[in-house]
Amino acid sequence: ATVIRREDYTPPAYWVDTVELIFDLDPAKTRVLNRMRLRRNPDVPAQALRLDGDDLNLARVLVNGQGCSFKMDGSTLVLESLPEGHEPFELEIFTTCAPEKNTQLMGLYVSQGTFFTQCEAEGFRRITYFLDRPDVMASYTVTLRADKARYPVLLSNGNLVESGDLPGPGNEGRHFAKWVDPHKKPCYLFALVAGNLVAREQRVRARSGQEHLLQVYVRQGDMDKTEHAMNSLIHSVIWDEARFGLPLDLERFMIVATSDFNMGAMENKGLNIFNTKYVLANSATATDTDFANIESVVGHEYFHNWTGNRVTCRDWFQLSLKEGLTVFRDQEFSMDLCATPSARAVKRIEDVRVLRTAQFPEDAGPMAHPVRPDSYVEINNFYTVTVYEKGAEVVRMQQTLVGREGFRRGMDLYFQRHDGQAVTCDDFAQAIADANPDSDLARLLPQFKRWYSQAGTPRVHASGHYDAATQRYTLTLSQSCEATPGQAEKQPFVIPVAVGLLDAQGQDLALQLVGETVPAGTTRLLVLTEPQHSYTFEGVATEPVPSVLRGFSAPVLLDMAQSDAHLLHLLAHDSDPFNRWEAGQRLALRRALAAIRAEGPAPTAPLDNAFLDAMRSVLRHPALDAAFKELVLTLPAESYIAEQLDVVDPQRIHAVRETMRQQLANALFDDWVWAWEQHKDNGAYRPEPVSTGRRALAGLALGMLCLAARDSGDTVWPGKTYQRVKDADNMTDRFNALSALVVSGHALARDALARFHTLFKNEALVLDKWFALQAGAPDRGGNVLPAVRQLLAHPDFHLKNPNRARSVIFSYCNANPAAFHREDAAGYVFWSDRVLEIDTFNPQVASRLARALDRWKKLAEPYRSAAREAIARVAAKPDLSNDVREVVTRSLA
Ligand code: DPP
Ligand code: ZN
Repeated sequence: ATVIRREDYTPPAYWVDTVELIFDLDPAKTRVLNRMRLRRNPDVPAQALRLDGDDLNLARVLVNGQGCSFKMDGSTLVLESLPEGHEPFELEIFTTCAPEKNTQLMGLYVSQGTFFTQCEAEGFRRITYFLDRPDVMASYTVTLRADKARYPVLLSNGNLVESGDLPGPGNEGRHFAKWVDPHKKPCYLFALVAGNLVAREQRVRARSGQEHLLQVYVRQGDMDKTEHAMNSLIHSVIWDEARFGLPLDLERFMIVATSDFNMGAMENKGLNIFNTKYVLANSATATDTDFANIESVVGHEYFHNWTGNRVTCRDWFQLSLKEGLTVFRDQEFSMDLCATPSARAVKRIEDVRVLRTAQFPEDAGPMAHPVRPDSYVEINNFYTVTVYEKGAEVVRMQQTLVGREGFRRGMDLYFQRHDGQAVTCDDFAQAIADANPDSDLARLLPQFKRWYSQAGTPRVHASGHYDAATQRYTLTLSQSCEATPGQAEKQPFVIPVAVGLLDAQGQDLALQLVGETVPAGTTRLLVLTEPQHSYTFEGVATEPVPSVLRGFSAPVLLDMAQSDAHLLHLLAHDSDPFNRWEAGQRLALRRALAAIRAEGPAPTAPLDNAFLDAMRSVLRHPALDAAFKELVLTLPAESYIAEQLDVVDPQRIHAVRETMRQQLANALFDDWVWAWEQHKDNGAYRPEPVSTGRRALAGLALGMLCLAARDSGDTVWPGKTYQRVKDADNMTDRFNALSALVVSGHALARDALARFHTLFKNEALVLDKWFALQAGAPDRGGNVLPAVRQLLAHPDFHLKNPNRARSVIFSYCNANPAAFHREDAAGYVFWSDRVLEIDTFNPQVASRLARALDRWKKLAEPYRSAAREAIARVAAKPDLSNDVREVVTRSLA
């Protein structure tokens, strides 16, 4: 496999100005006529035209209407004798492909009788020969022809200009539709859909007065699950105009749902294609989390219309240019839809939790790469939490450094400069800085851009010193960053650290740095650029409690020796909700790590009264929101705990965390009863933050009550929980109750699962949850793996459907560490079998699964050696896909 390097980028040798595609759609053999106008790029030396292709049958090549010679270099079509000079010429290519045999779900494929496409990153070459790279932007005209009865709906990008029945013999029962996209686009944004679908429609009027048609296409029978996606789309249109002045630039904007999709969704111009998981929802089938995810994914794909489509990436190394920025935008969108600061903070905490539990491990493991990678073998492997979530943090830091208005100015300049272009991450940061010439970002830009070029999570060490005599408090910050593959030494980053100081009553102090004449605010942004720097505040009357990295102002690991007393003070009082939550997490983490590291068997009571009392105070607090309480009362995840350790024993981590949960359940029993009673009734279901938070807290309480019941032998609470599974009026409450029984391992779980299956056997997305819950259940004496094997044999299990495969296999291998890491290595053998099996038909899904053992080097024995062996077993297969090959090679390096 070839390594592709960023430094080797060269502009394309040819430009494609227009593309006319004519499809005769047939599942077994689809015929594709591709007529392009090309011209040589005058800026590069004359050379042959090399067109990418993959899995195509080539029938004919014409240049300006004449047959012409060509050759194949592997799967690349090479044309050497093209017209000289820089005049445009016409190239016509006729190919066929077999959509029904396309199990990779890249290119043109069939899902439940409907045609779909997925072209990002390099799927267009599976539809026709092309310059399949994002910096080649063309105007598209697309004609779809198909059987009218089977494929009544024919969609592509842009505007429908013509449609009707096809005339002539041989065309009986066939019809066509012709679409013209008014915007130039790279081919990865091409899309078509053909099938028997229905649409929810809504007309909206933009500020300019222009009318737009919004459509959400689904299968018949799913219409009652489209309201939320449509509402989310309408909110997205309004928000992007209001916050960034970015209007919808199309007459028609379509979303289409498919149940077979490798990713979440795809921002094809004017024709977004979505995994059903991120479209379909009603209160009976979807949880609050589903509703929230739909809102952010609908927003995300819509926002790509500007950040991604109008301005796209020069090459795939720049992926975070669109993804980091668009994740940032969807995060801001969801926050702006929140009515209260507390709800905003909850969203921020949830986003940081994803970053720390998924991206930090990636950045410390064999697949660590910069936000803008330097090389790849398979670009599909770089749609990562680093490119997306860390990329979003890098954009967020730019906003933090220039302020919210300054960031808006920067975005305006970015579009003024680059609308219609394919650009780089450098271009983006430059625009934000240039629009804010007096900012720290402008002053520090070259150093700031190390966030794009250096991998690894920086570690910030903070220590405070109070001098009573001078009434000064000095905070010393230092930074370091561990080596990552290919990057032994790191240069210092620009790290914005938001800091506050609390007095003994828990009030924020007004902060005045030495040299300033008056205090300025209670949260100060310290911008650390050196390896170490000290900041001295004056006029500090008594020793303060520092609150460092408020709002998680930078994606770093913060080391700070904080006493329990300080952390308890922050948990009780910090005005910054993020750090208030973080104080509770640190208290819990400290106790977990002590118990894990203790000699001998794991302690039976890792939690002390001070901690339990603090948790009780939060739970019973009269002013805090339920959503925030639920976050505080949830212990750090096993994967997050594992990252704090040099040597990881997954069984020990699990045992300790389970003991802590049990203790929390027992010690706060009366409080959980109170929490349940207070939060269980919420009136008619609405997916908004307040009742969502209340359902989450009620669900946590119920889980705790079932755990406590397991210890005490009580049957009342499991009975009530079972009742809730039966009569809850929404999926959130129903599923929380089902989880409570399954997680506590109660005997009623079996019955509840069976009942749940019967109720929802025709709801694919609900069945995914049913599978995932069982594959992710706490392990009791090694019972999960046999259960997983049974689930694979279940008549409703379909390995080729990515959602279903993920619901069982990923829930087990990636999200259930104690069940997966078995002393007998059976979990790893299962994993390697599945990676190899899935790789034969869907390399992208296989490659994600292959990453379940990313952190094997940290494992204690016997896990470490067994994991290595399992990876080596995968690597030993000679005909692996590039996708899986790249992951296992890096893992073993
Ligand atoms: N570009 C898609 C997204 O992240 C993924 N292919 O929205
Ligand atoms: Zn995206």
